[in-house]
Amino acid sequence: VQFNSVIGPYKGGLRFHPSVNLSIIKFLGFEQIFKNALTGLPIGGGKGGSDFDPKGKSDNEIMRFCQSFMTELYRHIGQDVDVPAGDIGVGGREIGYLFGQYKRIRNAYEGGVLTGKAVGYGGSLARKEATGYGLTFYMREMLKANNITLEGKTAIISGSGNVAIYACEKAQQMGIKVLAMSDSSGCVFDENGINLDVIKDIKEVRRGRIKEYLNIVQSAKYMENTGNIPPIYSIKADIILPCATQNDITIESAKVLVENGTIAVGEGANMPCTNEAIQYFQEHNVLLAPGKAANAGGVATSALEMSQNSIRASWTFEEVDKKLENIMINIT
Ligand code: NDP
Ligand code: 2IT
Repeated sequence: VQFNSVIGPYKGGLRFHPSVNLSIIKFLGFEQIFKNALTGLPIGGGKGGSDFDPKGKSDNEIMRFCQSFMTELYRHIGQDVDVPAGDIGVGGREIGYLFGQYKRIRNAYEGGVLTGKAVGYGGSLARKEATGYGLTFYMREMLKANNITLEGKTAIISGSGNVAIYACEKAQQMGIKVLAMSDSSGCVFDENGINLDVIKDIKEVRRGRIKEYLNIVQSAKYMENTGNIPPIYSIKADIILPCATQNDITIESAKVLVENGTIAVGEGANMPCTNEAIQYFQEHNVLLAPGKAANAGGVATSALEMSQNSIRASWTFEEVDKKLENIMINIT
């Protein structure tokens, strides 16, 4: 869906998930217009994807799907036309396969046609971390404006994908204790604070299920998803960072969170809180960082990747991270 290119090329992620349909891609593309404008960078709004289910597929199967997908997509995109990146089910591996096929078809190196590339062929340092880090910067600024500090607070983070993992990393660096993380099957609750190295090994290296956390940290608890309140939202914490998918926090979960004394909710995912849940939080003075603003760090850093591709330069991790932090401060 190419939604708006008034201030720059269409820009947004590609999602591979069995739930994908045109309606979902349209809502994501619509959000992307405003989010991208908020970054202050010259990027329009678009989104794409497929109902292809990458779960359980081999690397070769993923590669063949990405190549076929690009064999059609290439005619619609370009570094000044439409610049896709990752979203659910599309990470560095998929972007690599997509970029390779684009380059093969075009017979040219056009680095800025996709973002989220590996650093070795035009990717930006800190892009992988950017959405989660940006979310945490935004949360820090929002709390600071309300005279609340992050240090010593507890948090729960739904999801354990790209956004969730790097939100957890930055939150822990800022002195927050992350008590629980989840995937679509259930959540792990670790009273001692989540061991992120274990989560990264399960999710980034082995592409396994979060339940496997218990094989390493026997003292943690695993709670399977059943009923209409995901068990992660029954855990008491100061800060809630939904980083999985849309409509994750319904009014039923919102009521439990308010009862548990939640201070703030930061939307790492796109539209993770339903409208009823948002209204309930507002009525009960829970601070809410809306996704359009709070998760804009990912696409902002994608735009920084495009800039580096244009000037054929590669900025250091610290340079990109600092620019990201300033962008998030400006958005807040
Ligand atoms: P990933 O594919 O890396 O991770 C997604 C995570 O969410 C997984 O833990 C997954 O669990 C869980 N999840 C996905 N679908 C569902 C579902 N239907 N029910 C419950 N859990 C689910 O994706 P990202 O981390 O990249 O994206 C997460 C969210 O953040 C999305 O809303 C995305 O649009 C948004 N976002 C992403 C950005 C980015 O740069 N990547 C930028 C801004 C927003 P399981 O493995 O079991 O499916
Ligand atoms: O929802 C989003 O902002 C993303 N998936 C990131 C899009 C991008 O172009 O980096």
